[in-house]
Amino acid sequence: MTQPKILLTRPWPQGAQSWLQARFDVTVHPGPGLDAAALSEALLAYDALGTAVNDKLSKDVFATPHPRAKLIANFGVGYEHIDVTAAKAAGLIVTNTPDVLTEATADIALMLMLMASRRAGEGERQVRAGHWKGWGAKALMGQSLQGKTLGLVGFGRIAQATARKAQRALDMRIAYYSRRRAAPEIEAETGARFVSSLDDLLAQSDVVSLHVPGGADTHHLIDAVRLTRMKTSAILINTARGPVVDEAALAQALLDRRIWAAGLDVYEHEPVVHPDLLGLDNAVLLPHLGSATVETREAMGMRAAENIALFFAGQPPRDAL
Ligand code: 8YV
Repeated sequence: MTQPKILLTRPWPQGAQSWLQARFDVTVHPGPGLDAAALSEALLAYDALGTAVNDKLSKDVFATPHPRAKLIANFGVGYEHIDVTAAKAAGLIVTNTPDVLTEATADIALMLMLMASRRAGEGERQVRAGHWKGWGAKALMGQSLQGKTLGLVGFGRIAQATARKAQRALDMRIAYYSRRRAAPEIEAETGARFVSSLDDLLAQSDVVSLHVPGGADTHHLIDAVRLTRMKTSAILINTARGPVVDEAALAQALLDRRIWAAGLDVYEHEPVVHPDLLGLDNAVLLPHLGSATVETREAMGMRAAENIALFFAGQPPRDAL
């Protein structure tokens, strides 16, 4: 029997890739992803595609009738780069990789909170540039996080993990805004207090951390006006999706010191970063590291691989969207 043909749009971590190669006829594109034309062609030539955030699968990609592909197994939890409705209309199933990257991504949110509040990037740049003049009683003073309020925008898995870590490790108070209030036991377990208005959450928080999905509903949720709702001492953290923040407005707010600092792992037009942000000492800028640990990336690969294997065994994939 011929094996299903799978295209990975970039190499995957070795364990997961080998696991797939032992079971399927796998082609690995060198990456970092495919453009729309190549993705359309791939849908005609392969039985399944293993994609990631930088493969933009818009409606047009699914326009060619009768695709050979029946499955898109996305390597990652976020899927706003895939038009799932168009994929389904073309007869495809789309899967993602929830759960396995929750803790790693929450770690990055905490790291950005600490780096931004303690001016870690700025300090490291001073040392490396040979500009450090030695210890000073008023040098590079940051802000303590203990007892401060962390305001979470969105309260899914990653936000809840961030709440637990910030409360336990940093002794912070936790508040959250979400369209739907969480169950009382989740609020009790995470210690998070519900705030029913986003503007109120922004006004009350010392650190605001974004945890909403990307896509049209959350595009520029944090814009110039919303940035003015925040305290001038506040820090904005984004480990969710770049377009949730109006990056130009954020750069201006940081430049004008209308907010104190930002810690970003994601950007509006990755891998391009707004040029004004690059020159700002009160912006901590990471290159989309959220899930980037060996353990997590292997787990994501295996979760996507299992979705592929279940599908071709005639069973429903675990993470069908
Ligand atoms: C992924 C992420 O590594 O899972 C997600 O949604 O943002 C990242 O951690 C990336 O999106 C690859 O698809």
